[in-house]
Amino acid sequence: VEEHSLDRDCTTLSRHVLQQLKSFSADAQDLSALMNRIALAAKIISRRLSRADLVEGALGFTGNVNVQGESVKKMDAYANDVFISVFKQSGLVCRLASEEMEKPYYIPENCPIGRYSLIYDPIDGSSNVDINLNIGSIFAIRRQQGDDIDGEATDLLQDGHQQIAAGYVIYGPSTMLVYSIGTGVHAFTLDPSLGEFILSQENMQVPDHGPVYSVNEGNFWQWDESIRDYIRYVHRHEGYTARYSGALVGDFHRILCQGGVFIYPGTVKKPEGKLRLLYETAPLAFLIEQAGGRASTGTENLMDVVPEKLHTRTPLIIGSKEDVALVESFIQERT
Ligand code: AHM
Ligand code: MG
Repeated sequence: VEEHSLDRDCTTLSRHVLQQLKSFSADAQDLSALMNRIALAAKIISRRLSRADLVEGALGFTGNVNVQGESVKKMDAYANDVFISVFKQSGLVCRLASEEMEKPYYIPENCPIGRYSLIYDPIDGSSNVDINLNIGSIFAIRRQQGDDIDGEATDLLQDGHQQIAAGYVIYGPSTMLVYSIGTGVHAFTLDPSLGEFILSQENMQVPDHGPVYSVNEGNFWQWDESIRDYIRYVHRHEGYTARYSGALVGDFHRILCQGGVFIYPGTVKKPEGKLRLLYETAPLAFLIEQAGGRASTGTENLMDVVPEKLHTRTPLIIGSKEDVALVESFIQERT
C-alpha cells in the first residue's frame, strides 16, 4: 500500500514557540515573531552560503578590521547586515549588538515600542567560511531594561540569566536552528524546498558524560598548568576522543548531541580567553543548562558572569555535567 502520510508532523518554528509558552499572550506572540525573524535571517544567510563559491564577492576579506582586531570577512559583514535588515522590519527590536559592531546598533523607528535587544555573532567560525566547512550564527534575546537615555546600552551588561531566549544556527550539510526560550532545547531543520524550519528534535538532553573533548591543543604551550594537567589526564585515560572544527557552534552541537566537553581556556597572557560573553559563551551556557549540562569559566558558573563591556571575553568550559566538573577540579586544585 502506498503511504501518503507526511514523514513527520511538520511543526514549524513559530508554532512551536507558541506551543511551548502554552499561550497567545502578547509576550508569547512577541517571542514567536522574534524567532520567526531569526529564522528568516538564517534562511537568507544559508541561501548565500549554499552557493558562496559561485557568487562573485561572497567570499574573502573586506579589508577592514573589527573591534576585536580580527580581519572582517565579506560573509561576516553580509550576515551582520542581514540581521539588521530583518529586524528593522520587526518593530520589536530597538537595539542589536554584535561581534562585528563596536557599539550597539539602534533602530530609532522601533525604539519607542521595541522592548527587546538582539545580541548575536553573525558568523561564528569565520575561518571555515572560505573552505566550505560548517559555520554558525549565535543569538540571544534580552528584554530592554530602562529607557537607555544615554544611548550606551549599559543594561546589556548583566549576567546570562537575563536572556529570555538563546540559540544558534548551524550551516552544515543541512541548516539547523537550535533554540531555547527556557522550556528545553529544540532543534529545527531547514527544508529548503519548503523554506521552513521543521521540528527535528524536541527536548534535547546532553548525556552526563561523553567521550569528546574539544579544545585547540595548539595552544598547549600558552596555557596555565591546570589545563595542561587535564589534557595530560585525558591522554592517559581510555575512552576519550578529540574533535575540534574551529567553529564553536559545530563543536558545541556535537557535544550537545553526543556528550563531552568543549574548552576554550584563558592563556597565561590572556586569562579571559578568546570567546565573548554576550554573543558566544552566555547564549550557549543558557542552552546547555536547559539541556541538563553545565557551563563554567573554571571558577564560576558562566551564567553568573557580569560583563564589564559589550565585548568582554570569558574562558569557556561547557558540556556534560561530569566532564565540566572534572575540568573544574583540575583548575581548582591549582588555585
Ligand atoms: P569568530 O566568531 O571570529 O569566528 O571566532 C570564534 C571562533 C569559534 O567559533 C572557535 O571555537 C574559535 O574561534 C576558534 O579559535 P582558535 O582558532 O583560536 O582555536
Ligand atoms: Mg564567534
